[in-house]
Amino acid sequence: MNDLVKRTAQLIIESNSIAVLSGAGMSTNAGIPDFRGPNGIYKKAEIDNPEKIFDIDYFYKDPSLFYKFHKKFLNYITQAEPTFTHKFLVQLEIDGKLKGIVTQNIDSLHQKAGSKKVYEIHGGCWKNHCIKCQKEYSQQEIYQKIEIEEIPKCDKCGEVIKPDLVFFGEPVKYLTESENLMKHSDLVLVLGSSLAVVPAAMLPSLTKGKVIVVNKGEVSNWYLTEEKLAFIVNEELDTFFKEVADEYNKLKKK
Ligand code: CNA
Repeated sequence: MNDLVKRTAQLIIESNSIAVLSGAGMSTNAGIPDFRGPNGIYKKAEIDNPEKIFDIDYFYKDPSLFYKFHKKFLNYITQAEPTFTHKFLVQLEIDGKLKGIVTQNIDSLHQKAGSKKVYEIHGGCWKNHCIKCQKEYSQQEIYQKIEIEEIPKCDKCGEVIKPDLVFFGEPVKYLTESENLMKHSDLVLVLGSSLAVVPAAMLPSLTKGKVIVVNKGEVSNWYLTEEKLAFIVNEELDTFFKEVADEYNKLKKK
């Protein structure tokens, strides 16, 4: 067995207050593409500066670029089911080991899997609001609107509707709660994130324990202090955590 599988399972067994920071790599096995992975949205977008899709200033100038992408994205997320790793985190919460998840994802798959304490720091798309009169629309209503309109507009005032996602240039949600969760943790698992986006990338090093990063691909280590980092596992999440779960369940019985 892979030594990193053993070490991860052992650290989980020894911990009583685990926090997770999850990213888009968590949901690629559920069929939702990430941003920066080899099949990610940025690579496939075929535009010069793909980051402008989620830039708030650009959204107010021309929301059609965002909605072109969002139409496809809503199709992915309405069909997606939680992965093995999402479900393993539910087990760790039930076992009293995991105290909470900070997710950069907007797909709500952690909640769909059954995780109870989840901070969606980049928001979600279940709720949407008119940028002028603030009338609220459900995801289902937006889904229906973008079938017929390029840009969904408010029924009441005719202005553009925006999902409750955190765009680049907007403040994240639940920052204090997320920081507290990390500060009180004795182990942080960073799962499927390139750690390229702040302030999310700054959270893991707040732990008083160690950080394990499991991410297939490049990880930006700007905000990961060496003293806190246990190790980086450059492997596919579900493959790795199936082995970790076997080992963890064996150790639990001892
Ligand atoms: P990212 O920068 O796209 O990084 C994802 C990382 O995961 C990449 O390094 C991939 O190589 C890696 N990866 C992909 N699949 C796997 C896998 N199966 N196992 C292990 N590693 C894998 O995404 P971040 O989350 O770091 O960046 C933050 C952005 C992405 C947030 O603002 C999110 O809202 C946004 N995003 C979310 C979703 C979603 O909700 N599912 C999808 C796409 C983008």
